[in-house]
Amino acid sequence: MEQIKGKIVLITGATSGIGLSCAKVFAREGARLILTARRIDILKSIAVELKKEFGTEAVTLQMDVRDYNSVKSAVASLDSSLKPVDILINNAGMTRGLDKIHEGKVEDWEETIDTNIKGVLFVLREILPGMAERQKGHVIYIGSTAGHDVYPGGSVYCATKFAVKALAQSTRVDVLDKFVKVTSVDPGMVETNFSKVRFPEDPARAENVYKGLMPLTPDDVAETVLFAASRPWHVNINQIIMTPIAQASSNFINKKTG
Ligand code: NDP
Ligand code: 8X3
Repeated sequence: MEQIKGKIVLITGATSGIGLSCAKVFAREGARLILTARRIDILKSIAVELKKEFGTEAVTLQMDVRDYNSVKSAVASLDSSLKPVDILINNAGMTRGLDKIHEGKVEDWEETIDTNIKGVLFVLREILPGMAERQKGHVIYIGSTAGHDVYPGGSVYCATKFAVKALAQSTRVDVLDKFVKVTSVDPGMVETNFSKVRFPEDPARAENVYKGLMPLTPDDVAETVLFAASRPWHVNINQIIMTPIAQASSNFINKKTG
């Protein structure tokens, strides 16, 4: 197994959900963390908690992944000892609404595309060259079952996750001769703030998404990310599609498991 202890791990979207669980799991394993998101106060209190619980140092960086300058200056501000990132967890993502494509709101499309495609690329652009130069590193994308099957009202979100799948495959091809590992962890339904962000005006609708079934927890996903990150040097986990037992795919859900 590859040791996680002492590795430099940069996580996007570490204030909540899957990113926050990754922060905890990698802190437990003794990684040196760089936690990023827009809500810097939350990141700072998470860093304090992680120090208390695991004795782990975590540096916090405010960044809006939609803004290339924000990403660039945040990464540039890192102390030189933290610049050689070993593992990038390219996780920050979101969507809004569940409108049919002919009724979709352009501003929702822009926010979703800017965050999930351009944001993922902007962070990658700042971190991957160093990995390629050092011939060492691991990029872990958080994709989705939405990148494998479309579902009604999911059009643009699904398109962004299909794009993430393509970017993961492309990254693997382009850094094949650089000994950089590339993984995509693609979960189905995970109970996080994702649905609250999707339906900000309708908390009951957000809650209803997970009613009647036992969804994945963000910790389930984080432990899977850790599994991929801790394989021996010669092993690359390309893709993991994971769902709760209640879900066969985006469109087949057993709502009698809650
Ligand atoms: P959460 O809403 O709980 O967390 C999203 C995280 O992304 C937050 O930390 C948020 O931080 C960050 N984020 C959002 N927009 C930006 C931005 N513009 N710049 C920087 N950070 C941003 O959702 P999840 O944990 O569920 O989502 C994480 C990833 O998992 C996403 O890519 C999502 O698509 C994917 N996913 C989720 C599934 C689910 O069912 N929940 C299933 C499959 C995949 P802040 O607001 O502080 O900036
Ligand atoms: C998020 C899960 O099912 O809402 O990627 O698309 S789903």
